[in-house]
This record gives sequence, C-alpha cells and structure tokens, in this order.
Amino acid sequence: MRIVALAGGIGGARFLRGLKDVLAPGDEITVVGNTGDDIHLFGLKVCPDLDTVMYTLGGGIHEEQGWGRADETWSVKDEMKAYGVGPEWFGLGDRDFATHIVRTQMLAAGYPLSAVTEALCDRWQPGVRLLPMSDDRVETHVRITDEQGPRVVHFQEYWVRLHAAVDAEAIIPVGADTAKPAPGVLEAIATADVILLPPSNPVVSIGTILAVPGIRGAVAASPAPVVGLSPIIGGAPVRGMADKVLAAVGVEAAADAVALHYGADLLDGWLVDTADEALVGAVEAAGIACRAIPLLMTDTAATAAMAREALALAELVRR
Ligand code: FO1
Repeated sequence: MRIVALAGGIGGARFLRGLKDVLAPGDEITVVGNTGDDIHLFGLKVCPDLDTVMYTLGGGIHEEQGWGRADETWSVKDEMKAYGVGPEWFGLGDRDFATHIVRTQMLAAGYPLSAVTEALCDRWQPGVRLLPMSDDRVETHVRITDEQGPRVVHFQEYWVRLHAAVDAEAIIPVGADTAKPAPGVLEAIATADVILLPPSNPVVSIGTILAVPGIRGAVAASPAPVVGLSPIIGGAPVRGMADKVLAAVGVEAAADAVALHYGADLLDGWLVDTADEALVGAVEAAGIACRAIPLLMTDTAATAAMAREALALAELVRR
C-alpha cells in the first residue's frame, strides 16, 4: 500500500512514527513536509518541520521537546551571544547546526531542497520518503498589532519569540502562490492508495502545503481516500497554539470546524477524539465520514492505534 501523508512538525512526526508501527511489509510512506516554517538564520537555511520529521523517525529527536536533537549542546549559540549576535530566542544547538550547515552548503552548490533532504535522510534513514512540499522558497508570515503597531513577523518569531500571545490577524504564506510542488509530490499523491492528514496544524502546516498550487487539487482529485485526524480536542489544540492561527482564518477551534475548513471536497474521513463524540453528526452531515476515537498521542501504542483507525476509516470510505 502506498500511503501519502502531508505533515507539519511535532504532531505530524509523532503520528508518522505510530503509522510506521502499523505498516505491513511492502507498504510505503511518502511524507510531503511543510516548508513554510523555514527560516534563514546566521546565514543558514533552517527547515524545522522537515528536520523534526527526519529526526523523529530517524531516532535523533529530543523526545521531551519534540524538536531539535537529543543530547544537544549549545556552544555555538553561547559564542554567538558573546559576540552580541542573535536572535537569542531561537534555539539552534550544536548538533542541529551541522544539519543546517550541510543543507546550506548543498543549496549553495545548486542542489534543490528535495535533493538536499534526500541526502540528509541518507544519514537518518527515517523509513519514509520525505519530500519538501516545494523546492521554491515559501515563508509563512503573520500580521499582528502589538506595542510596536501593526507589523508582519516571520512565523517563527510569532510562535517562538511571541508565543502566539498576540492575535494573529492574517497568515501570509509568502511565495506559495508561485511555488511549484517539489519533484515527486504530485506523482506520489496521484498514485497513492491512502492519503492522510495527520493532526498537524491545519493552517500553518497542512494549510501551507495545500496552498502550493496543484497540491490541493491533486489531493481532491486523487481516487485514494483522504482521512484526517483532528489536532483539536475539546475545543483546544492538543499542543501548540493552533487556535491562534485558526482564529486568523476565521475558523473556530473545534474538531468539526477544522473538518469543514478542509472541506468535503478534500476529506473523505475525519477522526475526532472521544471527547468530541457529540460533533460526529455535524461532520457527517457535511458529507465526511467521521468516527470518535482516543486521539492523544500519549505513547507509541496509542499513536499506532490512531494510525490503525485512520487506515481502517480509509478502507471504509474508499471511493
Ligand atoms: N521551538 C521552540 O519553541 N523554541 C525554539 O527555540 C525552537 C527552535 C527550533 C530549532 C530548530 C527546529 O527544527 C525547530 C525549533 N523549534 C523551536 C520548533 C519550531 O519552532 C516549531 O515547533 C515548528 O516550526 C512548528 O511546526
């Protein structure tokens, strides 16, 4: 079976780890990763979501944090600080720096991001084919108004430095409108047997992937069943601050609202948490098959059970 998953960072990566646990021999996973969170820092290209998937599936992730490397040290960051060079608010550790240096070197030598990602994955052997959504630069910016007045900040500044404490007024995936899907993305979607939307952020992760021209249409047109898992449980994000960016696109932080935001043209099936069982009817009324199951990724067994349910729902709704 060929499975395609569109994934953001921590939530997506953890779900994929559970999905890998329930694969049958011969099954293949292609992950289309969000690159809208990418940021250039210290002259280096940092791809947080691609790296989070690669490290999580490759065994190098800092488990508690969910991002960055296990057993990390911070000498370079400390030295930069001693020179007065920031930003201090973004945690790049020594081990992680090596990834960004290799990536930046290869990009400067002319390799596209997809080829660079493949080269990095040669080391980590994540057990999936990891494709960036695009080789073109896409950068999510967020419009806010704070004590400095109305302004636009990079998504990482909004998320990490400002902790999404101010309202996001607009989410702008800069460059998405002219970006092309990376090589292999549309082909993987067109030939998939199942397409999964993990419980990643529906706006700044999966929404950004779908904003690359051609990708949403390919998913909607694919004969494969498309099944998503709600990142919202009981009206609040499981982790992160998805409610803030949902508000910016006028979507309520509720499991049914997120399904309707994706739309019945895209989704065939939707999983909500048992806490949201009362919302199943509203999702089904919109033409999307819906089941309520435990959606907390508390450990690998719980996550594998979610993946199993997603694949079972896909079979049920197979077009
Ligand atoms: N998240 C944080 O909350 N603080 C950080 O300092 C931080 C640094 C960081 C460095 C590399 C990387 O790959 C990810 C990093 N993240 C950090 C996670 C990241 O900001 C977001 O969680 C994702 O972009 C959202 O998917």
